[in-house]
Amino acid sequence: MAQNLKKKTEPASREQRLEAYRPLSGMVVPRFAGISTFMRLPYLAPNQAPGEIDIAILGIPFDGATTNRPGTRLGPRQVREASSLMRLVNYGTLVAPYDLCACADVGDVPVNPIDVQDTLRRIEAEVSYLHQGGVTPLSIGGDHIVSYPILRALAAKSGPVGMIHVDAHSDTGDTFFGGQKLTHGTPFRRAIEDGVLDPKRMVQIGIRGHMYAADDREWALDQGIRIIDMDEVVEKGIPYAIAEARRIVGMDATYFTFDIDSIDPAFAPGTGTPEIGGFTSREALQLVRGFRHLNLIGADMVEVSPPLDQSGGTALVGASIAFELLCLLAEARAERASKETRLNVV
Ligand SMILES: [Mn+2]
Repeated sequence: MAQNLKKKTEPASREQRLEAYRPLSGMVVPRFAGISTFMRLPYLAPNQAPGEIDIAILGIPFDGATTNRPGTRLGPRQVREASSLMRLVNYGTLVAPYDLCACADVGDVPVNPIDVQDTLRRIEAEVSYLHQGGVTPLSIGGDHIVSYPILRALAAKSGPVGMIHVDAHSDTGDTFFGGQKLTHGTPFRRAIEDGVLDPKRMVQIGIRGHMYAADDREWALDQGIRIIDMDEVVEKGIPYAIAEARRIVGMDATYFTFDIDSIDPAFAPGTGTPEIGGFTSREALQLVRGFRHLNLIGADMVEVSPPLDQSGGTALVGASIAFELLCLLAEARAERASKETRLNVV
């Protein structure tokens, strides 16, 4: 379908693109069949994406910055497989992302499994290319370091971004193992140091992992990051956490990063550093659905480690959260587009 479209000499209309870039119908080809892509979407090479699609789903199969149990390099493949269970319309919000945006699976970033810095350069280059070309990235990790080059790529065009960060850990550590600065426990300190992430517009939700030292949170709090830790979520409720997070990020450009270890290991055990006392999968849906109508310019779902959950259930949770994020991104992008159209008319 997508290939036929590309043979035409005239650029495809918006309607044609929406028609071409949607999941393979489960009413035509059963959902257990076919080649595995994210959400059963068409595959499109990333260099074909600008001007052709609105949202690119990309895999980032890298776990070389993991400090403890690895395996997230295998995450994108298993999430692709699990995402074949997703459908077209969100039951909770009625958002139909493929009616709003042309979406495709643009494959995996060609990471270098034995070189962190080279991998970060490759991720940044690909996401920069997409973002500069007007394509919204939804990334599937990989360990949490992958968010750092993504933030650099987005900020290069859009300026320092705000961020909603759902996680069991703050990921604002400084160094591990005697000076290692690039780990999955440090991405957001690096992004703040680089000036690509605005700590005053950053909110962390669900933090609860025990710390290396009692003052581990001090740096983050000193930067102005709002930490709504799991104890506060339980005390005040998810609607409070949503309202508080929305107040902090406001309506400027915002990124959404979702670490699967924010969810309780009863629901998502397949992750390197699980922490008990987390969100149920139901609560995670409620939380993520609270962030409609923001100015979201990208998102990721990270830290699914297939070898640590032989049942594959964690990948199902991850794929489901990825679908929720896709719904948020598609709606936000459609709202931006209609605002621009209105402004142009005026
Ligand atoms: Mn994390």
